[in-house]
Amino acid sequence: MPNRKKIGLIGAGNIGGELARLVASEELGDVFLFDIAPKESFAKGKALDLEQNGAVAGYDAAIRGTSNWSDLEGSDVLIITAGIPRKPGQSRDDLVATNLPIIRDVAHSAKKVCPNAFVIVISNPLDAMVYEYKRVVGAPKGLVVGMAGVLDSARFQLFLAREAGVSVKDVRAMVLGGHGDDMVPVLSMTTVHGVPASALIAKDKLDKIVDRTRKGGGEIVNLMGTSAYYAPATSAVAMAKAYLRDEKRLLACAAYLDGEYGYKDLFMGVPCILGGRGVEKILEIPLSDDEKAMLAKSAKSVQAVVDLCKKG
Ligand code: A3D
Repeated sequence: MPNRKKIGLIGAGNIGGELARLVASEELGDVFLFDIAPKESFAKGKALDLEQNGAVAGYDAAIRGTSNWSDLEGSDVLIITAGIPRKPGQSRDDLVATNLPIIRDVAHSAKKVCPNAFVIVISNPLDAMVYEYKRVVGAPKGLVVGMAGVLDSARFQLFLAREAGVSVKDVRAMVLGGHGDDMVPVLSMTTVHGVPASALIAKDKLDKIVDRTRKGGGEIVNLMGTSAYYAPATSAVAMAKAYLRDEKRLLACAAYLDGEYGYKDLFMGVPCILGGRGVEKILEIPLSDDEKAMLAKSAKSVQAVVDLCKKG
């Protein structure tokens, strides 16, 4: 395969491993699975296991574990999961003290070796970490996004499908705003193959689904003792694929807002067209007054964490 793309996965933990498996199995490019020096041999072991997996599963991609940033030189895409995940009882914002220095460290290194990569941040608290990454690297706004909306929308779609008794494949829904407990599931645009969800599901049930979606990450943390990783990895790979294959997908991503929806200098989940130029467009869809109010509340929460990071 000539001109293979180079995909750097920063963090070789639970999401990093699943990302490597998906990127390799879709043959999106060769993979560098990076972790800190004490975990280099773990990263190398995981990479080797996944490379051997390809011999059975029928994919062929080089997968290398490393703790050396020079291996990431010229990466086309970086997906960043460096940092700690939540434990039961913790909020995403509780992770700031640990994850802020980590994202800064990652951003300083990435700036040196692959300043032009398309970057997808997953580390929490998501909207503040992606803001900090862009601030340090100074990358063009279209080349840095946060993954949250695709995952939150997937959770929302699943709960709606199960309640309505329809296939999850037919549910279209989008969750906007910050990746926190006041995220905004956009009911006014939620349909089952064009049929408004409100025509199929009673209001009290819809309210419960919205609430469960907002706490969807915490539900899994309480069950597993750590964060979800299969659906987060699949969500980020959908975004990476949209970029690498210039798919022009309409996906909810944490994108840099420069006046859109009335917000400036903030990352938050909004509908984006993702293609070969990264975030090619932010769509300003009509929202109900309630949804606008929820978005304002969510933006305020995101801004509070960003302000905390600016002081740190
Ligand atoms: P985990 O399995 O602990 O892996 C994280 C890895 O990051 C570990 O192997 C660490 O050694 C590594 N790491 C720490 N510091 C650095 C550094 N400076 N450079 C490179 N690697 C480093 O966690 P995980 O994979 O389950 O989760 C990773 C992050 O994603 C956490 O912050 C989670 O909260 C977050 N997360 C976000 C979502 C969203 O939807 C946004 C969903 C799930 C998890």
